[in-house]
Amino acid sequence: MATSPAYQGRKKLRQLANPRLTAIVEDVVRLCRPAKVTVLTGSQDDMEYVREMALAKGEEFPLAVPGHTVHFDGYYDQARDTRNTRILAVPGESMGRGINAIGRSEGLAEIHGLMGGIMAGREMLVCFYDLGPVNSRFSIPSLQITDSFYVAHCQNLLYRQGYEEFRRLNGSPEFFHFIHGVGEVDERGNSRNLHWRRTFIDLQENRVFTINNQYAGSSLGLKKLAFRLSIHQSLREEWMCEHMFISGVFRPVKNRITYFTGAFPSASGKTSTAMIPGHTIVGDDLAFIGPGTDGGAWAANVEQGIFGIIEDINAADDPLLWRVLTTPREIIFSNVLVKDGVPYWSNMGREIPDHGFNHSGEWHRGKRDAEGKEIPFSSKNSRYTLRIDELENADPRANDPQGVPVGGVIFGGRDPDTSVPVLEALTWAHGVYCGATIESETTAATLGRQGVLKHNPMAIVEFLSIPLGRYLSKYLQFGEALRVPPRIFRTNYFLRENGRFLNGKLDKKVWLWWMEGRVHGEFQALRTPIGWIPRYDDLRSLFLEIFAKDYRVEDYESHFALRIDRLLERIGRMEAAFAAEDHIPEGFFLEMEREKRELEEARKYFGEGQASPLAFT
Ligand code: SPV
Ligand code: MN
Repeated sequence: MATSPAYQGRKKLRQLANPRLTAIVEDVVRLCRPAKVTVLTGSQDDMEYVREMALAKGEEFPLAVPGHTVHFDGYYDQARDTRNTRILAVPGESMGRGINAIGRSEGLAEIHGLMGGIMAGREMLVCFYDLGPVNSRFSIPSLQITDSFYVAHCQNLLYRQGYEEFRRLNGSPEFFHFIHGVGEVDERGNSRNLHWRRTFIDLQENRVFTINNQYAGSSLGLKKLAFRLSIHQSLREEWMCEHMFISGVFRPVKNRITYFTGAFPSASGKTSTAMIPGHTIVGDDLAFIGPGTDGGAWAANVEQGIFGIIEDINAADDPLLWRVLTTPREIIFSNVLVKDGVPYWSNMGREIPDHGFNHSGEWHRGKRDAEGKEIPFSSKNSRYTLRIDELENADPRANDPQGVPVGGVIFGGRDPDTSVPVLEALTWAHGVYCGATIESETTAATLGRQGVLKHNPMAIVEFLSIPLGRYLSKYLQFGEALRVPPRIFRTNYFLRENGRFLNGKLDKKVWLWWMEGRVHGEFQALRTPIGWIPRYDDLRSLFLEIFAKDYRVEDYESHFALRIDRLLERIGRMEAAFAAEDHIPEGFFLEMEREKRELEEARKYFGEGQASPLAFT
C-alpha cells in the first residue's frame, strides 16, 4: 500500500477550486509516489525556498559572485534528445513526414510504465506559470510538476508566475501541464537512466511527460515542450507561435524604435541579433504573434528570461552581457568549468585553468570520456539563465500585455556559400518561402553531428507538432489577412571564403539598420531574382555612420554576389524536400517556381557562377 506523501501548501491548491488541476496532481502523486509534495505560488518565500533547496540538494552550487550558481547536467545529457522526443499521434490527424510520432496508447503505456514510482523518496513541486505576459490575450496558464529544484529555479527566472492566472481561470480546464521526473540519479545527482529518457507530447490533453533528463531544453515544461502544444493550438486560432526573438531597433537620428522578430536555428546569431548594443530586447527565443487592431502584427515574449549560449561571450564582443554575467544578480550558469567559484567558458577572453569541475565531474586538461574523446573544459552547449529585466537593454514594453508592433520579420540561417547577408522578400508570400527554405549548419544545441547543412523551415522544424504544409498555409493566411503585414527579410551572417568569414560579428547592426530603414520606406533597393538587396551607397553610409568604417566596393561585391549556381542547387534540394511533403500550399510552389525561372534567366545572361550585385539597378 502506498502511503500518502507529506504535503506543504495543499490549501493553496484547494483555493483554486479547479477540478482538473486537483485530479492531475492526485494522479501524478499516485503514479510517481513522491515522499513529499510542495505547492508553490511564486511568493518571495517560495522563490527563496526553491533557490535554497537547489543548493541544499546539490542540484546547484554557489559561485563566488553573490547570486550566481552553477548547475551541471549529466555528461550525456547536454542537449535536446530529438530521437526520444515524440508526439502522441492524435487519432484521425495526420502528422506528416519528419514528425517523430508514436501511437497514442502505445506512448501512454510506455511513459506510464516508466513513471511508476519515479519520484520515490523525492520532493515533488507543483508550480504555476504563465506563458506570455500576465493578463494578456496571449496568456496560457501552465502547470509544472517536477521533482527538480533546478527546473523550478530555472523556470522562476524564465517565466512569469501564474498562480493568479490560475485563479482567473475560475475552475476552467483550459491550461497546459507538464510533468517532469529526474529519475534515478548517480552519485553526482544526474539522471542515470538515459536509455529511458523520454519526452512525450500529448496534444489531445495539452500535456507533456518528460523523464530521466535534466537539460533545460528537455526538462523545462514551458520552453520547448509547451512550444509544441502552443503551435498546435494556434493553428485553430488567429495567432502564431514562433521560434523567434523580439528586439527593438533604435535609430538615434530618427529617435524611433522599430520592432523585429527573428527566427534563426540554434547558435546562428539569434541571441546576438537580439542583443545588439543600442537596441532593446523583448525576448530572445519564443514569440506569440497576433493581429492588432491597427491592421499590423503584434508580438509578445512567451518568456521573461534568457537561457542563452555562453560560448564566445566576452567583454570585447558582448559588453552588455559581459557586465551582467560578471556582477551580482541571480544567474544560473550551466555546464561551464568552475574553479575556485569562478565560471569559465570558451572564448571568454580569460586564461582557462588546467583543473576544475565541469559536466564530467573533476576535470583536468587531457581528460578523456568513455569513448576516448577528449572532454572540453566547458560543454559546447553551456549556458546562462537570467531574467531579461537584469539587462540594461531590456525593452520598457517587454511585459506589455499588448505586446509590441512588428515592423519586420527576419529569417536567418547559417550557410557558408549561398545566401547574401541581407535581403528583403518581394512579398509576404515570398517571405514565407524564404523562411521555409532556411538551411543551416547544425550546432551543439541538439545531440548529433555538427557542421552538416540541414533544412530547417522557420527554424521551427524540430518543434512542429502539425504537418509542415498546414503550418505554411497558416503562415500565408496570417500575413494575407493583415492590412499592413510586416516586411520579411532573410539574413546570413556566415558566408565563408577559403574557410574565412566574409563578415565581422558586428556587421549585423548595419543589416538591421538597413532593414529598419526599409520598414519606413527609406532606402531604394535592387530587385534581384532572390529579393530586394541593398545598394552599395546605402551600406557605405551606414558603415560610416555606425562604425566610422570604409565599406569597400570589393567587399560589397563579394558579400552580395548573386551566387546563381549555388542558389539553383538550393532550389534543387528544396524541390526534393517539398515534393516529399503533403499539403504544401500552392502559394509556396509559385514562389519557388518564380525564383527558379528568374535565376535560370540570370544564368543565361551572366553565365555560370555568380553575378555582381552592381549589375542590378
Ligand atoms: C534552442 O536550442 O533553440 C534553445 C535552447 O533555445 S533549448 O532550450 O535547448 O531549446
Ligand atoms: Mn530556441
